Amino acid sequence: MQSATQQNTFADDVLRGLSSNPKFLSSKYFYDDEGSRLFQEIMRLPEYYLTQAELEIFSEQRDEIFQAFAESGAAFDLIELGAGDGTKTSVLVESFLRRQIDFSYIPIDISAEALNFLTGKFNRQFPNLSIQPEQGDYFRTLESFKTKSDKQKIILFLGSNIGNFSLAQAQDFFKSLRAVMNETDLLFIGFDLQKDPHTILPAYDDAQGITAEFNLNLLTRINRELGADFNRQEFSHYASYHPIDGAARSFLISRKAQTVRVEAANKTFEFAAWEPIFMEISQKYTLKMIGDLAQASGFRVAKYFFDSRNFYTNSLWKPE
Ligand code: AVI
Repeated sequence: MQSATQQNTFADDVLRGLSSNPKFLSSKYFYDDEGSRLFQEIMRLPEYYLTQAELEIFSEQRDEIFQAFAESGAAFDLIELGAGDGTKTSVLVESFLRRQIDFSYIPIDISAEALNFLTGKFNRQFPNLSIQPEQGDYFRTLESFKTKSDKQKIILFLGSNIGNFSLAQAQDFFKSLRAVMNETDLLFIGFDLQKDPHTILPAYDDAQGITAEFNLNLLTRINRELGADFNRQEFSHYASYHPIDGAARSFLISRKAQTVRVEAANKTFEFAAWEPIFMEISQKYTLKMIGDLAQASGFRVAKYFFDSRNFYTNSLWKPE
C-alpha cells in the first residue's frame, strides 16, 4: 500500500491502478474543477449528513471548543490541512475574533486555486483576521513552521477527510504529523462514526445521482488529461457499506466487456463484463478505533465533541 506522503504523477497512478487486479483509481484525483463543484453539491445533499453534523458541533459547541484550544491562554497558529471552502472553520474563526484572541489562521492546501478562493472569502468576511495561506505539501509546510514560528500550533483536519485513507494509511499520516509537532501542539480531527448502515449507505448513493456523477467525473478527467477513451455510459456507480470493517466503498462497474485506451500510459486496458474499479474508501470509526489509532501514532485523545445524533465526532488529540 502506498504511503499517504508519497507523490506519484496522475498517469503513473492510473497505469498502476488499471493494471492491478482488482482494478482501482485513487479518489484523491476526484477534485478537478468539476469534481470540486460536485463535492460542494454533495455536501448540500439531504443524504450527506456528515457536513451538517460537523457544522452543528462547531456552531453549538464553539465555546467548549475554544476552552479546549486555548487552555494556556497563549497566542497560537490555527493551521488547517486541506481547508476546502472554509465554511465550518469560519464559525470558529468568528468566535475567536469576537473574543479578541491572538491567533493567525494558516490554511494549507495543495491547490493554489482553492487557497485563493478561501483567502479572498475570509479577507472579505474577517478584515481583522491575520491569514497566511501556504500552498504545498502538508508535512513540508508544517516542518518549516518549527523554525518560522514558536507559537503553539493547533492543527485542524476536518470533514472526515481521514476516512478516505485506509487504516494503515491513516496511521502513517498521523505518525508523519506527530513528527512535525511539538509537545504542546494540538490536533483536531473530524471522524465519521459507525452507525445504522441504512443511514450511511445513502450518503454514498444519493437519490439525485450526484455521487455517481462525482465518481464518473474521474473517467472524464482521465479522458481529457491523459487522452483516454472511457465511455461513461458503459460504467455505473455502485456503493457499498460493510458493517464489520466499517468501510463505505464505491466502485465503477464495467457494464460490458470492453477495452479502454489511455494514451498517456501508452496502454490499452481490458475490462470484463461487470468488472469493478475500486474508487474510494470512506472509513467509519468507533471510539475504540479512534483511541487505538491515536495511541498507535503517538497521541492521546484529550476530548471528543459529538453532534446531537452521535453521527460524528471531532476529536482533540495531544502528543503523547
Ligand atoms: C472528502 N470525503 C471525506 C468525502 C467522503 O465522505 O468520503 C468524499 C465523498 N465521496 C463521496 N461522497 C463524498
